[in-house]
Amino acid sequence: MQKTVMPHVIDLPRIYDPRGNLSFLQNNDGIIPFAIERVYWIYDVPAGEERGAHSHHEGKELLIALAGSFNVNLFDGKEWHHFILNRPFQGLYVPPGYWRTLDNFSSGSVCMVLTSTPYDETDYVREFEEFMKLAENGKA
Ligand code: T46
Repeated sequence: MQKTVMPHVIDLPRIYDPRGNLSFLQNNDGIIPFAIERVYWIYDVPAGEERGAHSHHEGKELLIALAGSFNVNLFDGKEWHHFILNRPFQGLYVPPGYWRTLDNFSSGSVCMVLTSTPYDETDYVREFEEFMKLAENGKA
């Protein structure tokens, strides 16, 4: 089954200022395609480490490289979609149902993630075989 909304990069508000630039997000701004329920961030990732390796049943996410850069690899069960995040004024929207891995973190990088759901381990699919079964049945 074709997913209705694909992962895509969203440009965020950007206030230029000689003192330094500023970006922001808020609910109901018409920019993020979900209400923000939770925020977490990943940092101090040692060189060569990988994060992720799971999908979500329901959770929608917006990933932002607040500092540095990293790669986000998304698999829909058939095709991989690859993104490099390195701009604090852009976010990658990841709909549910995509197996994701994050790698190639630069030194000092910070990945902030806004999500549509509270933390709930039952929303995770952490076994790739299970993900593939769901994807093959159009239920990933
Ligand atoms: C995702 C990628 C991009 C919590 O207790 N609360 C939280 O909000 C989160 C996100 C995690 N945790 C606990 C669960 C694990 O015991 O923190 C531990 C590490 O989580 P995990 O192995 O899932 O971390 P990542 O970096 O592999 O995945 C995270 C998110 O979990 C996931 O939703 O999409 O970042």
